[in-house]
Amino acid sequence: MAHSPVEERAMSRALELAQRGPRSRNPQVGAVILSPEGEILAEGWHRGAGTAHAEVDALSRLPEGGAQGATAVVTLEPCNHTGRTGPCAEALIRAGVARVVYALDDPGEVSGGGAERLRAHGVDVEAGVLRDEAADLIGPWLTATRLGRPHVTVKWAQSLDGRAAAADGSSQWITGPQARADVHARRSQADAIVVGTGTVLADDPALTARDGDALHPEQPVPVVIGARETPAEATVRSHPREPLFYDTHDLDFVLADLWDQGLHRVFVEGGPTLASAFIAAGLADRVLAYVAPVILGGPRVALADVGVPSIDRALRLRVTETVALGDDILYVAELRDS
Ligand code: AOF
Ligand code: ZN
Repeated sequence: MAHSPVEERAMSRALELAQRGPRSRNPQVGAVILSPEGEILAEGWHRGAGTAHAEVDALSRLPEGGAQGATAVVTLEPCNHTGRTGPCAEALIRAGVARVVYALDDPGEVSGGGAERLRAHGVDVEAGVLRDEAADLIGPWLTATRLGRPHVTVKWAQSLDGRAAAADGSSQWITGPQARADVHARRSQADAIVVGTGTVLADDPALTARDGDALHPEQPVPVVIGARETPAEATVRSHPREPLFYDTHDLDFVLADLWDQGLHRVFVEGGPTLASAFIAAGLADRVLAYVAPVILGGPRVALADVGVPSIDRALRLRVTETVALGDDILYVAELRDS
């Protein structure tokens, strides 16, 4: 049975509910239980690792009469594993749910397979409702789960002719205030912000997420990579979160360590050497390129060698957003298929 407009609206609501949950090592998931007549019986969302899953949360709020013959609308495939909670597929079956509509498959090795289990018990299952919207919300979690390392966004600002700074190294400000505000808003979606020591020495960035979103006020952890010493008076040292310093250029090691610390969404913010190294190593998932109508010329290119020897080997990106920010343009693009 193809999903109804009521179910699609319920999915929008479930996506809203999902955003109340924290951005943690678990995905943000929301659930809505609809009566056979299409009325909302209960809503739920996941409040982070170790707490009830969205479906179980919603089921616990059902009014008298329960969920017999009901439809569960969930942003992620109900899990099939007994972790700290779950399995949600089992809980839905026991509650008498007759139909499950979800947006995205759970790629987890142990948690996936819930849809199959539901179907095996005679539950009608439909996947893919508002898939793109859901992927927007938990795309980084999906990538991280598939790859077993943090999701990496590489961000840079450049002149129209692809320069990151003028010949003397000065780079503040290529882009305008709207682009800079946008950076701050997007930073608040990251768990960690990575820069090279060169950037710390040249720009002395604060690496804070100002104008973050009210639901998620926590600051990302600043991370500095490189052999050179970060000066005692560097602004990053007074960041509200304790900065992490890595005296290495082994990016796999850095990412593995960030992963172990539960930092799964990483923003790489420069400079050009570090950004290029992440891209060349195949460790960049998403790009945020802010392009300003400024011409600088000269040697300070936005990216160095990324391992493209000829045009047929160019890294061709899938653009997911172009945003006009005053006279600047932001490209949001994916380096791999998500
Ligand atoms: C669901 N509903 O609300 C969430 C799911 O560590 P645990 O036991 O919380 O399990 C986490 C895994 O369960 C997580 O990696 C993801 O695959 C799935 N998350 N599943 O059915 C939810 N948050
Ligand atoms: Zn679950």
